[in-house]
Parts: sequence; structure tokens; C-alpha cells
Amino acid sequence: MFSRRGFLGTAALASASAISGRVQAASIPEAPHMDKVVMQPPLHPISGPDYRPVVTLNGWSLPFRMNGDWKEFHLVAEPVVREFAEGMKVNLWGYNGQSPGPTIEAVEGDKVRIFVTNRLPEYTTVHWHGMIIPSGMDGVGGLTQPHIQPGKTFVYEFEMKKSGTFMYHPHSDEMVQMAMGMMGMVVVHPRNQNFRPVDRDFVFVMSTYRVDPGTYLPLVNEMTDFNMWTWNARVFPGIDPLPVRLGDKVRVRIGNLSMTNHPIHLHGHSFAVTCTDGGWIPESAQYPETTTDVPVGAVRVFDVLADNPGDWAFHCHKSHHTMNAMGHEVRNLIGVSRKDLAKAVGKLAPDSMAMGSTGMAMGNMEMPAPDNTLPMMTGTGQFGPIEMGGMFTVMKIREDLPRDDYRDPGPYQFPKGTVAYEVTAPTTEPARQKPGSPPMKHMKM
Ligand SMILES: [Cu+2]
Repeated sequence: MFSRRGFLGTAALASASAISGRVQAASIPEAPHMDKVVMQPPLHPISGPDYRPVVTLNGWSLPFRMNGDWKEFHLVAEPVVREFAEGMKVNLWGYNGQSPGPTIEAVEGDKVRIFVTNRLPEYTTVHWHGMIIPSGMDGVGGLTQPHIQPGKTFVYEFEMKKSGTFMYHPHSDEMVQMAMGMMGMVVVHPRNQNFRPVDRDFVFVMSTYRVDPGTYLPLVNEMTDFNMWTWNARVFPGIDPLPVRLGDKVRVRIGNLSMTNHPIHLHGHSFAVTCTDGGWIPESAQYPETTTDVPVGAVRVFDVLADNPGDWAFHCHKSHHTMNAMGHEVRNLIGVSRKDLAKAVGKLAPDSMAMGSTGMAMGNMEMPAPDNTLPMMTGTGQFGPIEMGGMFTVMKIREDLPRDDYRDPGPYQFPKGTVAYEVTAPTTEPARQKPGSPPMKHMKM
């Protein structure tokens, strides 16, 4: 859990007189730190208007303190170690102990003061993507402010003018810093609690990395050939499931700070995109979908009524994005005789295994892997291998989940007779044309 020190005195601080303008270094709030990679319980507001807090997949929301009528947060930009899934850790840059950084939650109309301390070896800034704020708070190094040098702390002050879902990331050596994992989400709740309320609210940001097997650092110059497609810098089977109570209204907020689009697909339901980083979409402009494309540098939020119990795959629909550590310069060997191939390859590389002549399904096959990487297709469900990786997880809809319980409820207990099954009855020969007969002769068109 995060450190509560510095946040217990909130009541006393809240009654202090409002501070306006420049703040002194002495009043910088403590920076909470997180070292867990599992979703932390929602952070209910300790003062001000109530709201239903979001939960961040494999992440957390940044605690704040009140100082007069200002909400004060403290982000620390720093090197972090992120576990992508069990068996693979990567040296990234992030905030407050993690990459991505914590979700910043506030309420429409809030005045926020966000301290940013730079513990990176180079300068940085924070840009507030999608937020309507004064130009001098926009965080574009050189253009709207001096870069924040290593060891220095800057403060951003603005009003949360509108509710919605936004992102934060550096605008300072941007290519390197974003490729190293510096990003996070901002959720601004509507001041009116009756505006499109939901029962469960999830948020995550998508980013991609190329981390060659046996290495621990992303190649920051990579432009297209990534091998780690992540949600909150986690890959399947390391991504938290989305536990949902049957009948819940569910909101899923998705940011994309990778360099390609991701068509995000939910099984078993249809949903409507209700919000982007530009704002709420009027109901008259919403339409049903089961996949929604999240463009680069954008946010898509969908609302769905979880009225269909079960284990529902939730994933990017680009099939290469639901794979881990995959080499892309591989020939298609479907149809090639495995025996001949094994003989030929064995001469060149005695430890290698010829595979793929009937497809690439690996079942339970285990192969020795280099250090610090993940199998391309992995994960096991109650019926066998799932053979996924990357941007894949499961929405688990159950009848009896208590509110605010986000623990993994385990595999779905399928009601008897509702699972696809094998047929053992004899097959009848399908009607086929005889060779040589004129085409379509007996068919009525
Ligand atoms: Cu994708």
C-alpha cells in the first residue's frame, strides 16, 4: 500500500487558509510510492464532493491532500522497475515507483496543484493531454515553460474545467521518455453525481515496447517492430482481470500513448463509446459497437451493461498485439514436411525445434527460453491453453460480487449444458458434385 504519512493530517490542513499564487518549497506534500503491480482498491474521496472512484488495472490512484481549497498532488518522475508479467522485469522510467504513473483523480471545478519532482538523469516536463488549462501550464518544454532539470521541483496549478478522461506525459525528450514508459491517466469526475453514473469504473493506458529477449531495457529508437504490447505496462497473463457484478453498469476508460492504433474488443456484449479525451459524447451521437478503435494519442471510454454472466475475453483485435516476445522475420512453414525440415535445421542448429508445419498452436509444449522474456503465446484456462499474450485480459461477470470487491473471482462456473461440446455421432457424407459434372447444373439460382 502507499504511504499514508502526510495524508493523515488532511482535516487540519483543510481548515488552513487558502494559499494562492506561488507556494514555498517547504509546503511540498510527501510523494506516495507504490511497489505493488496489482490493482489497488478504489480511493474514495476524503473530502469535497463524493464520487465513485476509478480502479486502475495493475495500478493505483495518487492520494492527495487538501491545502485550503486546493487539491495537492505530488508526482515524482524517476527510474522504476516494472514487471510486465511473471518472469520479465524491465527498467523503465515512470512516476512514484511505477510505470505508468498513478491515476490522478479529481472533480470538475476542483483547483489542483500538482508538484512534479524530477529524479531522472535528464530534464522533463508534464503535459496534461486533453485538459483545458492556461497555456503556461501545458507542460511543453521550451514552448510554455523551462524544462524541469534533474533534482528540481515545479508546480502546475489549474482548475479542472471539465469532467472526463485525460492523460499525462512528458513534452521533453518526448520520444525517449514515452518509450521509457512515462505516462499516466487523469480522471475528472462530474460535479453532478447523477451525470451518467456507473457501478464500476476501470482505467488503463496502452503503451508498447521493444525489449529483446535477454535484455532489460526498451529500445527507445524502435518505431514499429515492438514485441511487448501492454496495458498499463503489463501483458497477458499479467494484466488484471476486470471483475464485474452481473447487472453492473461498467465504464472502461482507455488511453493510447503507443505509436499505433488498437481496436479494442469485448466479447458477449455491445457497448457505446460515451467519452473521448475531447469530452462526453451526446447520447444522440452514440451507437452500438463491440470493437472500438483507439487512435494514437487519444482516449476512448465505453459504457457497457454487464448483463451476460461469464468469462469474456477483452483484448486488442490486432492478433499480433495479443502475442508476447515475437520475432517477425519468420517464414510460414504450414504444409512443409516437419521431418525434412527438422533434418535440415538440425544440421545448422542442433538445439532448435522445427515447428509450425501445421500451424503454430503449441498446446502444452515447453521450450527453453532466454532470460527475461515471455512465451509468445501463454496462459492456461480451465479448459486448456489460452495461447495469448500482450493486450488480452478477461472481464469476469459474476452474480454475487460485493461492491468495491475487485479481487479475481477465479474461473467461471459454467451452468451445466452451456459449454460447446464434442460430437461423437457418425458423420454423414456431405452432398458434393461429382468430378466432371457441369457446374451448378442442379442448382436453382
Ligand atoms: Cu493493438
